[in-house]
Amino acid sequence: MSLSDFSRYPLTFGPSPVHELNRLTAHLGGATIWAKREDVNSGLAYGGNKTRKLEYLIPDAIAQGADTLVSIGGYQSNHTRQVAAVAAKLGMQAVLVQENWVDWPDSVNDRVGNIMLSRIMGAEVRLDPAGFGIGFKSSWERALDDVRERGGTPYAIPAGASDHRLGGLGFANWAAEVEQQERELGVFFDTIVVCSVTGSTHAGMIAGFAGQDRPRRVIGIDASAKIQETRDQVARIARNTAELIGLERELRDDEITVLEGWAGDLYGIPVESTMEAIRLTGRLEGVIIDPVYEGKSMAGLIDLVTSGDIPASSNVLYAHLGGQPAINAYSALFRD
Ligand code: 5PA
Repeated sequence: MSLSDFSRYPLTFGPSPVHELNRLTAHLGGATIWAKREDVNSGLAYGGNKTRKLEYLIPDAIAQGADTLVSIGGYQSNHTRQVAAVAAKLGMQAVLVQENWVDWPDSVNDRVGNIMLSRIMGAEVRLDPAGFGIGFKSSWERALDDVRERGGTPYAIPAGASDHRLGGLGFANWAAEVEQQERELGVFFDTIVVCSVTGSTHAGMIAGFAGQDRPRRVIGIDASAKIQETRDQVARIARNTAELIGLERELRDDEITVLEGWAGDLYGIPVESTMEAIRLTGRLEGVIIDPVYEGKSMAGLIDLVTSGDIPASSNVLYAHLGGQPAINAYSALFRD
């Protein structure tokens, strides 16, 4: 089997744009920094990394005769918003369990941004008081049962579309796309920086790049503040995906790198380095990143470039995975 043996239902505009962040590069004074933009990869409700993953889950859902996509996330989940958009596009229903993953005191946290978009697109949004966790939840099982009871055929999509047999394929395909874009641009990205929480974005990349000729560093930055859980999940999904796409060797441990240090103490709560990264990227590049995910991975990139851990001779590719709608629930941070 290889990646091309799996059906892919196109949900994106095509290859996502790659461009240089030249003012950020000059400001940091080290490696050359580029971005690949999953935040503008689709016309479906602002797109993002889950839209690419869903390209490989949807053919399976259709083959199973599903009429309802059932998934789970926090109140401000980007993932569930993308599931809602894809369901709308395909003429399916979406049932979304939205848990209280972040103890964030903004009074409109369960009303604006992602959750509002999901409601606009007609998803059934179920608020649940349960806290953060990327594992399987009883509320999600209940949602699946409810769909069956009312005569529907649910298709189960776990948190972040990660802990699913096909969850890593979208970003294995991303790795192939990067190789193609490198040929067109005449550049080689020796280092990739990506945010990691439920793991299949980073894991898919690892599996995809592992089959290419030139080795490179694929650095995951943990944003879940549960480093061991993230590492285990990334390793497991990377190995499953590698096997699925026919990589004929075991992944080595040194190919699976998830760094801690920028998540703060809690998932969903920005720290000083997150805020600095958001302001710097906005002011130098006009590029918006969020306080939950991308602000944390950009903070990691900034430190790794500034310290020389990523050497000045490197071309770094920052994976911008989307997530901007959530910023509306964080307005208190940007009042001055
Ligand atoms: C998310 C995830 P993975 O979950 O694949 O590791 O991706 C991390 C990530 N950036 C990075 C953005 C903008 C993301 O939305 N979001 C989750 C969600 O529910 O939205 C799955 C947690």
